[in-house]
Amino acid sequence: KAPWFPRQIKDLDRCNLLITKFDPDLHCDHPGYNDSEYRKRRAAISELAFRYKQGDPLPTVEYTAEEISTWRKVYQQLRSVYPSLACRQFLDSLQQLEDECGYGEDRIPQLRDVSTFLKEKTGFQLRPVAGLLSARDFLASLAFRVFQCTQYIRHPSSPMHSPEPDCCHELLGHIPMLGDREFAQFSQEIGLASLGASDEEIEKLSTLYWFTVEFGLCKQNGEVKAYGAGLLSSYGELVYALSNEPEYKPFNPEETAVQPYQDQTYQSVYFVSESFEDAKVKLRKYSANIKRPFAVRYDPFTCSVEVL
Ligand code: H2B
Ligand code: FE
Repeated sequence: KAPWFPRQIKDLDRCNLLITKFDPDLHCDHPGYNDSEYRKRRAAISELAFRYKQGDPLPTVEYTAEEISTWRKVYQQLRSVYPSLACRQFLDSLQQLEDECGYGEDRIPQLRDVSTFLKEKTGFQLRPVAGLLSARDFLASLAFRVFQCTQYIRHPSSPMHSPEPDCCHELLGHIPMLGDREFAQFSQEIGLASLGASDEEIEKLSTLYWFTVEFGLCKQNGEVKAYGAGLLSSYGELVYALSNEPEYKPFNPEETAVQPYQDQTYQSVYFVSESFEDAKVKLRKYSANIKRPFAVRYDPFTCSVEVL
């Protein structure tokens, strides 16, 4: 029997299983572990996510001067290398976010404004989440064009890297890509492919997601560029990934889906696709071929999934 999965966008209220492996309350190597102020702040922002129900207005957070200063460091450092290291789709979208959505180094964008922006561009919307979600719940929300988004920021002692997703990762890494129509389309397709899938298939899909959406590289005009959000939100790994240190392999979903990955440090291997389009086509083909005893179809009028 297939595992439970959401059929209606409202059901995403039940897709909230948090994975605590990087939680600052529990892990002494988290940069915020010994900082009780930081942990209190995290708990308050988490509370907003725990209380959120689908359809509520997105909560706003009044960021402190210290949080904005962390954001500024991250923004300035990354922004300066994007033109030479990020793919064109990312750069175009980031430019629009700067022009139309208040992106810049002086303030942390609010999820509410970003969600309104995305909804107009690609139909994606945001919902707040308190931390790292299980792959199954995270992928399921993509089926409804919902991106679960953290709202807290990394610890000020380590602006260039965060062991867990934070608002720098979401707003700088993921959001610009979700503003691209075709990227949005295939993100939803990965989500639809995950609904009711077996644990083994979820593991493979999430590995694929890892090496593409999070750490993917693609060729553009003969040069290798980054499109993965984990790279585009971490200065250290972005520069490393595009140096000649790591190993590159050509992107091929069957092989990529079973490659072991690193979530504690930089990747030792990155997958490079011939073009951004090539990654999209191959990923879509892979997701469409996952075997399930039923088919699903998304109905955009009711924001629900039909099971066929
Ligand atoms: N949870 C959150 N909050 N943000 C993510 O980007 C994320 C996640 N990515 N859970 C998921 C897991 C991804 O690494 C895959 C699907 O496992
Ligand atoms: Fe991510």
